Amino acid sequence: MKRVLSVQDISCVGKVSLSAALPVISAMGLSVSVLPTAVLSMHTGFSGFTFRDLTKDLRPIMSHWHEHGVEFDGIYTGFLGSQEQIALISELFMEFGGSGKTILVDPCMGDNGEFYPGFDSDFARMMALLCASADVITPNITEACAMVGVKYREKAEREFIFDLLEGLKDLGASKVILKGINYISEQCGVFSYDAKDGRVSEYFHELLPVKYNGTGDIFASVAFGALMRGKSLQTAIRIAADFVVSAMKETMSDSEWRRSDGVKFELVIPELVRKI
Ligand code: PXL
Repeated sequence: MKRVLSVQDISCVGKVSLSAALPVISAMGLSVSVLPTAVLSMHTGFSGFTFRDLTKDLRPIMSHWHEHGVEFDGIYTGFLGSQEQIALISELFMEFGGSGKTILVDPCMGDNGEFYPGFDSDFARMMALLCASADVITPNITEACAMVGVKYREKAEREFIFDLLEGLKDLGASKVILKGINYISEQCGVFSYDAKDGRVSEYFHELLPVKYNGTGDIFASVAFGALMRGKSLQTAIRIAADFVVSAMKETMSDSEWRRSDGVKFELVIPELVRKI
């Protein structure tokens, strides 16, 4: 069984980041260790959240792992709590990454044209540098625009998407997955670029008339899990996008469920397991 590491915050309530990554990646048959970057009472979509930054704990945790010869086959990073953490995560990649290991950076910073509370364009520039050390990156349009340094467009046309992909390619990761593409009505697209063959691929799926927090984290978790289980980039994208759609459909039938509660992915995990 492969061992992987997930590096992101733990939001005590609201199914985002580690609360989504742990169950989903475990169900995909991988042994998951965690490196929490911050502890929040609830994710930043809830007003008044508490936030404990764990930057100072990262180095001691990594040193302890060295003492015990800990190794990982893959590393997946999401929400990072401070700019200083980005430098430490680059060190983590050098110390625990290396040849034959897969590093996925989900540059979790914002959505719908806005940064999440606590992030800004300086942070985006640092995150863009971290992407150079990754094998795979999975930004949405907002995060891609922030890292490439172009203005966000609500309706991002096909030509704009190709320009954005070019900019993302130049950040240095060998595989780029750009999610949340919306220029075809009632469809949502994921574009990808693979330096292995230099090709751009597209996958469009149904666009649902709702939004929930945490869907980007679930997408990245499943895509990472599928890649770690040996699936191709295109298959990993299809499995991840279809899983998010199924989980959203499951959630939509509950009228009392709020957007910030996240999606009921637990109920569709059996479907995911069958595809792995
Ligand atoms: O879903 C991304 C995410 C992760 N972690 C925290 C967040 C968010 C988005 O709001 O607030 C703490």
